[in-house]
Amino acid sequence: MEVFANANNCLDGLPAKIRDYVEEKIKLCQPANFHVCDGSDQENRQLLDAMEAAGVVRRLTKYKNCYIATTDPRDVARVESRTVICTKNMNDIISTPTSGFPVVTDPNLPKNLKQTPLGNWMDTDEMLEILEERFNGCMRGRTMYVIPYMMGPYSSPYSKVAVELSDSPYVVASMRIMTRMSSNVFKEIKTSDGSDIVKCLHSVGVPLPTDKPICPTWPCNPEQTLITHFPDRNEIISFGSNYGGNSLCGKKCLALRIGSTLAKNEGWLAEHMLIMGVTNPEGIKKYFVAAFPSACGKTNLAMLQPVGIPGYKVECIGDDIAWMHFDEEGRLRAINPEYGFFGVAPGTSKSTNPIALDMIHENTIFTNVAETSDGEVYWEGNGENFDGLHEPTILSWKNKRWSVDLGEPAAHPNSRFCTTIKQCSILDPAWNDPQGVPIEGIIFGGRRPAGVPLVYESFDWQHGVFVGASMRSEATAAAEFKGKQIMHDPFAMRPFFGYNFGSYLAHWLSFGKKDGLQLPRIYHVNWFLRDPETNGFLWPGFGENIRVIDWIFRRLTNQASARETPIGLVPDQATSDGIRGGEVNPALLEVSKEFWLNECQAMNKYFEENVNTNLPEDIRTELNNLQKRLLQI
Ligand code: GTP
Ligand code: SPV
Ligand code: MN
Repeated sequence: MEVFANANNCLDGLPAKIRDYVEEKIKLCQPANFHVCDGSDQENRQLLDAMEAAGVVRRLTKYKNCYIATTDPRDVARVESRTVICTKNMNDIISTPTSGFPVVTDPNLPKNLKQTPLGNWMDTDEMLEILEERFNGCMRGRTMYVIPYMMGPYSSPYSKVAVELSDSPYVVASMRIMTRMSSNVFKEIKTSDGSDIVKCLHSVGVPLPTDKPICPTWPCNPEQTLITHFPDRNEIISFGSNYGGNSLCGKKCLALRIGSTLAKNEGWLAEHMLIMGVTNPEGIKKYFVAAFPSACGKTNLAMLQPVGIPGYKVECIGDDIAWMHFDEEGRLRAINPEYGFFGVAPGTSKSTNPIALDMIHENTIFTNVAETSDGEVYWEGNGENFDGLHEPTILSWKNKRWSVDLGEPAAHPNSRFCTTIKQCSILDPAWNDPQGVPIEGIIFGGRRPAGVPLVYESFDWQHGVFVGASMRSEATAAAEFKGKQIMHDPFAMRPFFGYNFGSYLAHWLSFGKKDGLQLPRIYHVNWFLRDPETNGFLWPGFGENIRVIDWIFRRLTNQASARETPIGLVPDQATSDGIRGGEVNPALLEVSKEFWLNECQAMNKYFEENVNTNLPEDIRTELNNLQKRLLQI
């Protein structure tokens, strides 16, 4: 797609390090044209107009400056099986599973790729050779966009400057929403040689002309897709997919995978966590972070509108990623490296997330949602019950007339909205603070239909790290998994670890052994318990989750006692300071000996198989102690 009549082909304004990188990649990818982005409104306007003219996006007539993109149905989510971290030494990234590595049978995958449930690894040089082949001439007939961007606030010692080269205009428009994209970011480079700049190369992998059957408005190359990371070179190389976390390199690739490695080396934490400010009815404010796996409720919690307990206020700093550092006083402080939300659309409604619904009717790019004949967006669970048989009619994400009798959803389950953070009406006053906000509580959680109570508190930091390590959750549509299998997802980071999970645990544990730190308390929540008879949710969730946050808040201000159980401290409904603000089904707070002994067995098996010699002794001790406590009841 030819975008600009007056493309900015001048590399002079770029720092030398970036200029060399761009020149090298132009030679390799052979684009027809290239354009250095400045992030301006005018540039964005031209780009969106050109994309609309080419049919890459459709304008939504009911809203202001909103667009829909629909994808090739083969490119709808992150592909974890094709996401790889590359280094010289395999053990830095993954442990050898006791059952050995699976044989790679897919002829399109490198046969030396080492796949594990905690991430994939390949040798740097071998991977670079394969990528050289994939990228050679891969942008022929397309424009290469040079996207300068930054993760984190301006003037923050914690922010990271990056550049992404991509042949996808959709990526440019999305990166402009999700990151601070501007040539001004170059002033924030922290090293004199530019070695701190993260370099990202992305291609949809379809040079033109092509005789392959492709979706012209969403070119992609699923057979050849590879999302690769080179922590030793501060480099990300992504081929073949145009979707979300695969192509918007700032998000999962930089902020989590490269980020977690930088964090370990530099003594901080890069986590898959929302950041929220909570003010209680007495006007006391505390900040929390929460890690839930993909599509398990971070966006919802980050924008919670309290129901059930009057006087609470929630303010949002971020909904997906937290970068956290201990400051000089020993307080943990968090910044949101992102600048926008790439949120799950289905289930977003006036009743579940009114704040999100309010912010997405301007300047938003939707992907794989459905569209009504009125020019509005539509998805399952948006509060409207259209059947598609009457007016307004519905165009599905597959661009076909949709109706209920098709027996498939109108919007893809992983359809998303992409909106700038500045449109969030409950943005915290400190959202852009270069120093971040002080964190007092860390909340882990997952989708557990049975056995895991609504909320519990860990006994101490080390036990809390164990709680994070033992997280499990039902699979969701955010990646390629099918069905509702319960998967291990430690720290909600399984798809995002940039280095060996055993060393990651050791890094977390190390903070518990340092003097002078004010360690936040650690909690685990589960909004997703189901009634075994009706299969309905036992907990109302959404706005009423404030009732759980209220208990956590009162634990931190020493206003709530708790019941000690083998797994941790649980609200005590026998006293008046348990969960407040309405009924609590007793099944929500049960801790079953049998369930948890089975859980211990599953954790033990998982750790033995996948972390084995790299598992820190302290985690083994915590697992043994949990088992002992369970056997005593
Ligand atoms: P990623 O962006 O993929 O990292 O996900 P996320 O954790 O931000 O997920 P999000 O908040 O978008 O959650 C998506 C799904 O969780 C939707 O289907 C919501 O309806 C559902 N959900 C969120 N909170 C609750 C809750 O309290 N109760 C129930 N039952 N469902 C919830
Ligand atoms: C997730 O899957 O956790 C997301 C969406 O936040 S993506 O950016 O596609 O990774
Ligand atoms: Mn996420």
